[in-house]
Formats: sequence, C-alpha cells, structure tokens
Amino acid sequence: MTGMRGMDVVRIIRGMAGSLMLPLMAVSALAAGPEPWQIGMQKAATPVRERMDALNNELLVIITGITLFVLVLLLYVMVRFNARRHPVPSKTAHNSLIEVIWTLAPALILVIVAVPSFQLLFYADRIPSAEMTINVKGHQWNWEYTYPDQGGLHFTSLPLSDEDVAKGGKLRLLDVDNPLVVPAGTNIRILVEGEDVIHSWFVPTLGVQEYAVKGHTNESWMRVDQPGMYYGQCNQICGVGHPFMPIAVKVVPKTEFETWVTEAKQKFALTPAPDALHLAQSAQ
Ligand SMILES: [Cu+2]
Repeated sequence: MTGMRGMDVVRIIRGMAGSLMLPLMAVSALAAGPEPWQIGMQKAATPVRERMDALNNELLVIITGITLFVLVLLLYVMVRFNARRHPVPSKTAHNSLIEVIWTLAPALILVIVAVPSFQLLFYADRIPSAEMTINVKGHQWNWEYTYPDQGGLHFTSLPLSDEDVAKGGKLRLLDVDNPLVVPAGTNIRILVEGEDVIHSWFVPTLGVQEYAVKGHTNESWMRVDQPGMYYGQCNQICGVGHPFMPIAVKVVPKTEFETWVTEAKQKFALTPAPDALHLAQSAQ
C-alpha cells in the first residue's frame, strides 16, 4: 500500500471545499430561504415578520437581564455564604417582604411581555384592508392553491423530482413545480384549511404559520414588497409524505402578476380540480 502523497491531500481538501461552496453560492443568489451553516433566523420579508423579529429582540434583552441577575445572585451566595466564610448557617425560613417581591416581580415581567406579544398576535391575525385572497389547502401530500379573486384559478404544488433538481439552479425539497405566485406590495389575505389530516403552511421569511385543519379555516396575511422566491415547508407531522410538502412563494411585480394570471388560466384550465384528482386516485 502506498502512502497518500501531499498532492492527493491538497486535491481532496480542494474537492471538499468546492462541494461545500457550491450549494452556498447557489443559495446566496436566491431571495429568501435557509442557507448552509445558517445561524439565527431567516431574513424578514413582511411587516409581520419584522415585528416578530422586534419582539424576539425585546425578549432577548429581558431574558439576558434575568439570566445575569440570577448569575450575580448565585455568585454572591457562593462567595459570601460558603462553608469556610460562613460556618454557622442562618436558621431563617421565612421573609414576607422577599416572598412578596419574588412572586410579584416575575408576574410583572410576564405582564410586560404579554402586552407586545398580544399586540403582535392581533396584528398577524387579520388584515382589514386585504386587496386579494389566496386559499391554501393541505392534502396528503401536496398543497393546493386557489385564487378566488382571479376567477377561481387553482392548481396543485408538488416538489421537484431529484432528476429536475440535478439539472441545477433549483433547491431540493424547497423548489416546486408550481409555486404560489403573488403580486409584490399587496395586502394578501391567506385562508388555510385542510383536506385530511392536520398540516401547517409555514413560510418563515413571511411570518406566516397556519394550521391546515379540515372543516376549519385559519386566517393570516402577508405583504411582500421585495420580489423573489420565498421558501417554507409543511411543519405539522402529517404522515409519510410530510417531508415532501415544500412551499415556494414567488413574489412578482404587479404587472407581471397580471400576465401570469392570464397564462396560468390557460395552463391550468384543463387540470382537474385537485379534489376530483384525489377521488379518482383513491377509487383506483
Ligand atoms: Cu403536511
């Protein structure tokens, strides 16, 4: 057996670095999705997500303050009351004042946190001035999108096959055959429901995460000003096909959206309604 030569080692390291860099470069060209080695949350793309980030940062300040306070107390106790410096322990068991303080202070902190938290919940819940509506329906295992304001245009969104991903430029288990196309700078109401088990329509960058439940419609909204691709996934365990329910939202300028609607109406005109498709499949 011959030993590994220096050149071989360099070649292997180069190859490894190259294979790591390739997906990095491919993803950095896209608008918004998870990135390799990502730390922290994906970039906000809607007003709701911006407020979610703001609340997250506020909470981080409060949590850091509490943690540091407890750390200082612990260090003080360890130094001041250790067995060497304080050989005879105090027999104190109750102190009304301090008990009132350690009950009221945490309660007060929770109330302080609850105010911005509820404000955000109501803000994310409903947009009073919706300009259009999108109906999202979760199926085992695909997403069905309907545009009630565009004459009921509807289609099914499926992940790309590994062969299509291998052609390049697309993300495995994030890109789909038919993305949800929406206009930029528009208040869009999103109504989510399910057809079978519970799914969840979750796009982190848009700040939308709604359960898709049969017989019940959940509402949210989004307004994306920056055109681009935004990715998400079903994030409610819904059966064996759960990892294969990616969500791709393509945000385009308003004029481009009108053109797309005209084309899509022709493209999907002959597509049977997904519900009918499902019935046909289950009857086989
Ligand atoms: Cu699902």
